[in-house]
Amino acid sequence: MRIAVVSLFPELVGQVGEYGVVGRAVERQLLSLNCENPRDFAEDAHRTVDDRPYGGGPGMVLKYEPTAKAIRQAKDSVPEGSPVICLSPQGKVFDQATARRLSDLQGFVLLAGRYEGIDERLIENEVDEELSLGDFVLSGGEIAAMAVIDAVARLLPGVLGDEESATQDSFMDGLLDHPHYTRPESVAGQRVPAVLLSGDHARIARWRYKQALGRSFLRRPDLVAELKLNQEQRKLLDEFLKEQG
Ligand code: 9WO
Repeated sequence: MRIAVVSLFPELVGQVGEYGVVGRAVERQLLSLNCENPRDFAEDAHRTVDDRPYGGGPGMVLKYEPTAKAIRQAKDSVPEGSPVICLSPQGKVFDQATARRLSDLQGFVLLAGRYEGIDERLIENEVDEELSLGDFVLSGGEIAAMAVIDAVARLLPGVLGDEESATQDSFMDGLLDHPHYTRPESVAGQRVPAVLLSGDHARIARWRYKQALGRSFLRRPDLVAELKLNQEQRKLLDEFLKEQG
C-alpha cells in the first residue's frame, strides 16, 4: 500500500509513520508514506502558496498551481489510477466501511488543505473524493489525514497480529466496543465484573457481546437501527437493559 500526502506541514504528517501500528507497517514495508509540500512547487521568490479570496472575506485560500503540481508529484509516487482524496468538512463522513474500501486499494493520495479553504477549481480538477471526520472545523486537514492513515493501516494484512485483528473484527460487526478491565481486580472501590474472572470463555464472549450491543443501543441507536436483531440479540439486549435498570 502506497500513501502520498500533500501538505504544507510534512513533518506533522510524517509523525504518523513513526509510532505504533502504522510505524510497524512502514517498518515491515507493508505501507509506504511520503509527503509533497506545495511550497516546494511555488515558483515565486516568496514561495507563495496562498492568496486572498476573490469576493473578499476573512483569511486566505490555498492557491491552485503549486498545489496541483504537488498533487501530480504525489500521484507519481502511488500506483496508476490511485484516487486523490481531500480531507475537508465538506466531505462524506469517514467510517469503518470507507477505511475497509481504502485498505483494498493499491494506494491513494491525501490532500490536507490549510487556511480558509482550497481553490475550488483544484477540487474540481484534481480531487476524486472528499472525506470528513465529522461536523467540525480543524486548522487543516493533516490530523484528519493521519487518522485515515491509521484506520487504513490497521486493516492491511499482516499489520495487526491475529489476536489484535480479532478485536478489530468485533468492531467490524458495526457495534461499539465492549468495556475493558485490567489489574488490579479492585480499585476505587470497584471490582472487575466476576464473569471476566470466571475463565469461562463462552460466558465471557456472551457478556462482551451483550455489553457491546447494549452500549451501542444506548449511545449510538443509529448503529443498532442498521442491524436486523435476531432473537438471541434481542434477548441479550433485553438482559442488558434489565441489568442497567
Ligand atoms: C474553515 C472554516 C472556517 C469557518 C467556517 C467554515 C470553515 N471551513 C474551513 C475549512 O474547511 N478550512 C479548511 C482547513 C480548508 C481545508 C482543510 N482544512 C480543514 C479540514 N479544516 N477542517 C478540516 C477537516 C477535515 C476532515 N474532517 C473534519 C475537518
